[in-house]
Amino acid sequence: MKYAHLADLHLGSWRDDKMREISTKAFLIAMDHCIKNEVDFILFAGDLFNTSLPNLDTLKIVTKKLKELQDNNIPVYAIAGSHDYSPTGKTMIDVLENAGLLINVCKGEVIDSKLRLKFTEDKKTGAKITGILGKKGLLDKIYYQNLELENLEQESGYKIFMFHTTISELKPKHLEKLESQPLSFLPKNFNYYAGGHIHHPTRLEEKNYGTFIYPGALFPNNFQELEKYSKGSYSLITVENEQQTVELIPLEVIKHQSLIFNCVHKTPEVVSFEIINHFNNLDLTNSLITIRLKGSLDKGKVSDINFKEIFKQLYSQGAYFVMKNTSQLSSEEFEEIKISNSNPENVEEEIIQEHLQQIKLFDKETELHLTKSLLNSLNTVKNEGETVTDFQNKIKEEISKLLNF
Ligand SMILES: [Mn+2]
Repeated sequence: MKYAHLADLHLGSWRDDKMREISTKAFLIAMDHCIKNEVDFILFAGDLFNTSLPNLDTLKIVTKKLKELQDNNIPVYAIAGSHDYSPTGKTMIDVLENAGLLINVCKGEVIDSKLRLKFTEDKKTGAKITGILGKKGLLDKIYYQNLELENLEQESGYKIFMFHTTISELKPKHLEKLESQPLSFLPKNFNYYAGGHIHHPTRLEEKNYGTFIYPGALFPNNFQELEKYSKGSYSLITVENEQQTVELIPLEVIKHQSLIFNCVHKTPEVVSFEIINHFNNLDLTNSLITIRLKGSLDKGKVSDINFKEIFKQLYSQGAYFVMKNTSQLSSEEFEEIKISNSNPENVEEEIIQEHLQQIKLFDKETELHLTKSLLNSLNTVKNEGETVTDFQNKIKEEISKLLNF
């Protein structure tokens, strides 16, 4: 048996069309690999789309490719992630399932306030798959806390558990501060734990459990990720004579070149000159370029750096897309307000934590939960074709649900 495990595809992310195109390309290439490798099935461990209502162009490409997989007799098993799940519980995953293009394996029922999950069995291989969807801000914790483990642990056969959450034991060093839950919430005795949510390839072999994998994002999802990883990845799992091998497959869709430039004791003119000089003799053809500026300028303002000229030069050398980041740059003359952590979810979390209990209406935990839920619900825009009344009603419905009106 051979199968692929992908997570955090975030299709439709990146504001810029050219970047969005690359991330879609990563998906198409990965699916072509899977077809060529004749995998028995594919797992999407959450965040297939970047938003719960992806745009039509993205949907068109994805559904077409899913249909191609189906024509090649390769089923897709998925769970919704924190990004492709709306506060009212609507997700495109269910739409795709209704169309017969994939199977949502997060299925079960609540019996005596315990969540009892069901397995979905893959016809060809007999693999038994189940899992829990992901929700923003660890709002999925409640599912794990009330999960019935016994039936899952006692089931026989080759078993896969899919999850989209931060597990403490699997947390990479740079995300240490991120809220997480212990591995012991998950059922023991599975052959493979297919994770998502943490965009950092991670592997853990845990006694009495099995192999835990975060394959990383399929394509970097923001400037920092691009700078750190250059490319995305997914996992390929082979099971032969009860022997399981897990390979991390890097997916290079485009060349990436990174420059981290220290501006200390330099003027804006010198910075511009030296950056252009750095790239001058490099082959930039069809490359993604990230430029990060650090330190404190000697004279002048950050806006005095001639980025227009720098970008023009790099594009004339054939670069595909150029990005800059000045969040760690300051000048003596002008101090910018900056937040060190630029992942918006973390910033949000830090700020909420800092300001808790200024009004003592609820206990700390309830307030944290409610604040995050409200932010999550209110963080929505009117969709294409949606009327103002429908939009308002949707928001009202979500908020009353949260506040228990
Ligand atoms: Mn994600």
